[in-house]
Amino acid sequence: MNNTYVKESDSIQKEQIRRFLDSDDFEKAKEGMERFRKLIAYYRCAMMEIETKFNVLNEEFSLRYDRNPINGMKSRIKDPLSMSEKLERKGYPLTLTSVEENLNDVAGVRVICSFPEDVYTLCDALLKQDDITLVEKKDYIANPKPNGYRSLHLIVSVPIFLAHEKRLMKVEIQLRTIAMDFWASLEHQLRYKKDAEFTCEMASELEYCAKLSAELDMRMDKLRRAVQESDSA
Ligand code: 0O2
Repeated sequence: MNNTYVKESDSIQKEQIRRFLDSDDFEKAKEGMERFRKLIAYYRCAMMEIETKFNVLNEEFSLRYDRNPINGMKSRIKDPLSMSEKLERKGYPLTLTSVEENLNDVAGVRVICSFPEDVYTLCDALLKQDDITLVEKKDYIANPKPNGYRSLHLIVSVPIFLAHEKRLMKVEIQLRTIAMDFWASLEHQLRYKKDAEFTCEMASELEYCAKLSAELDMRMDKLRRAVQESDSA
């Protein structure tokens, strides 16, 4: 796409918005958009800080143990519609200050680990870092959700260093194994299928699949320990 086209369509859009608003409203909307974009940029920086910390841990771990504890990482910024839905659902005001104060998951990093033990090793190593503050921890591996969902959730606060200030930003971290991620991704796809009825039988089948995935994790972890022991013998 060429830039001239983007700039032209941008200015056409602005002109269209301007027609619907008097100049005061337009200035306010513009100012609001700029503040929103700035806030999202801060969340994106915080997300990058967390990703870097996990990449460093992965590198160090692979040097020390000759294997990678992290299989993959996915990051996302919550879309504005989901932000406003969550604020409304929880009865919070729809303002930018409210987003910062009341939403802990605007920036999210999902870390897919090889084995269950890696989830806790990485969590401990991250929380030991002196610039990380733990805000909340939910262990859905030790205590799975009733539908079978398993993951370790952390809300942490991390500093970002800007040209003239330091800001503390919150990031939601989900740590899970490949098996937990496989189950959660498919469950999400099935549950949110448009117009389909989700029956009790389907829910209990999903719960059974979650048990199978937990069993798989347990067996793979046992195998990992056996390989490790035979390697050091
Ligand atoms: P998205 O698109 O992933 O962001 P809280 O934030 O503490 O007020 P909440 O939102 O219930 O309350 O937090 P919780 O329980 O820690 O779960 C938040 C996120 O975990 C969800 O984000 C999902 O990503 C994931 N999650 C939680 N439960 C399930 C589940 O049963 N199945 C699947 N597949 N994922 C789950 P969002 O906001 O739903 O969406």
